[in-house]
Amino acid sequence: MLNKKFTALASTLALALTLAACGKKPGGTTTETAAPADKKEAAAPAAPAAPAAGSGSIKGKVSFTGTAPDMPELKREADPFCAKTKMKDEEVVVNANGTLKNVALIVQGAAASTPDAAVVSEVDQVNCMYTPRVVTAAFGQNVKIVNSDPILHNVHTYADTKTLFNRAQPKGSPPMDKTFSKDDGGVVKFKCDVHPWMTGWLVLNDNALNAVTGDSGEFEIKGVPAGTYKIQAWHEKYGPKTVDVTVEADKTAEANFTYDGTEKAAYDFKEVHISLNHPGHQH
Ligand SMILES: [Cu+2]
Repeated sequence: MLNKKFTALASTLALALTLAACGKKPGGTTTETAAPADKKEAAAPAAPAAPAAGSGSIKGKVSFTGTAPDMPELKREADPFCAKTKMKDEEVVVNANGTLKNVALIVQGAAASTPDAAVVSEVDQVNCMYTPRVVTAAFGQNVKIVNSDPILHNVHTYADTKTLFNRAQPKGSPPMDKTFSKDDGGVVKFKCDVHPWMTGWLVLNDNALNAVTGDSGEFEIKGVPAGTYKIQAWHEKYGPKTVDVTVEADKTAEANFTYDGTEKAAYDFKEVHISLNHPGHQH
C-alpha cells in the first residue's frame, strides 16, 4: 500500500534528520543502543547504516464502546449517476468487531520530513463519494485528487470554514496534484458543491508517520525512529485523543484508543495539533 511506501521513506528521512541533528557523540553515553544480541528482527533494512538510532513500529487499535449510531441512507436522487448506487452516511462507521473506522493516527514530535515527490497520498471520487474518506499526508507532500466518475465534481477544500481552493474536475480530467502547508492547519475538509453529501478529510502532520484505521480498527506505523512521542488519533465527529508512546529500536510499541461516542470534535484540531508538537520541531 501507498502508506507503507511513504512510511518507509519517511523513516529513512527522519533517521537522516535525527542523525544530522544529534551528530554522533563520540564515546557518548550508552543510551538504549541495542546490544547486538538483542536484535530480534535483524532483517529490518534500516538498521545497518545507523546502529545508534534504529527504528521500531507502533501498533494499536481504536475501540468504540458506545452504541453505534445509525448510518442513514444518503439522498442522492438529484444526480442520476449517483442515484444508481445506494450509499450510507459514513460519518461514523463502527466495525463489526467494535472498533472505529476512518480514524487518522499521527506521530507527533518526530523529526519533520516530507516524502519524495513521487510518493503521493491519493483521494479518488468514486460513485460520488470521496474514497477513501480519510487520508493522511505530511505537509508539502503530494496529494493526488482523482475523479474516476463519468460526471463533473468540484473539489472544494476548507481549513475550518476558510476555502483553500475550489476547482471543478469534469469527467475525464487529469488528476490534480496539490500540496498543503502548515498554514492550512492540521485537518482539511473536502466537499463537493455539486453533491452536498460528499465529504472527505485530509489529516496533515509534520512527517509521514501516519495511518488511518480500516475495517479492523487496527493500525500500524512502521519506521518510527526510536524515541518518545505523542500519538494522536482523530475522528471527524469525535475529535482528537492522545496517547504517549515510547518506541524502541526493532520493537513494536502499542498505542490503543477508546471512543465511547460522547466525544465531540470541537474543530480545534488545528490548535491541539500545534500545541502538542515539540517546541523545537522544524518546519
Ligand atoms: Cu461531486
